[in-house]
Amino acid sequence: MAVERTLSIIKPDATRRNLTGKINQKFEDAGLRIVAQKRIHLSPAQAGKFYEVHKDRPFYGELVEFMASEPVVVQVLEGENAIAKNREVMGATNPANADAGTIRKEFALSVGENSVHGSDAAETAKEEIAFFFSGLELVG
Ligand code: YYY
Ligand code: MG
Repeated sequence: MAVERTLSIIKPDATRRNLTGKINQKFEDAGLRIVAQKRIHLSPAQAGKFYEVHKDRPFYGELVEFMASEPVVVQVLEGENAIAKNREVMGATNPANADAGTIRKEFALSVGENSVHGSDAAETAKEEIAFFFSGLELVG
């Protein structure tokens, strides 16, 4: 296993309910280190670009509207096997299918308002980190 970095987003349903600290605790308890973090409010155009891979899916419009509705916290998590480990800590996309103890099981409101985003592979992690952060902002 190698030390990896992955892009995480604490979504508007979670920032609105003041869950940033509780979610970060889950990452840190799993051995993931927060090496960059900032609170931003995405425009619809920025949210649409970030989720462009889903542009032909039926939920795309709602997803973009939701992600631009209120502030998010974007962050880079670092650790051994960080991409897969973060996906484990997040839980399944639909909270109804998420394992006990995962972020989505504990906090998500629905499949759409599911509290967190996490990169799904090495290549997307690299692209997603570069979408939000410059090299100077990554403080290992
Ligand atoms: O990577 P992950 O967030 O677990 O799921 P994706 O399949 O990449 O979908 C991205 C995002 O889209 C998901 O977190 C919520 C939303 N979404 C939805 O609203 N309805 C679906 N049936 C599938 C995904
Ligand atoms: Mg995804």
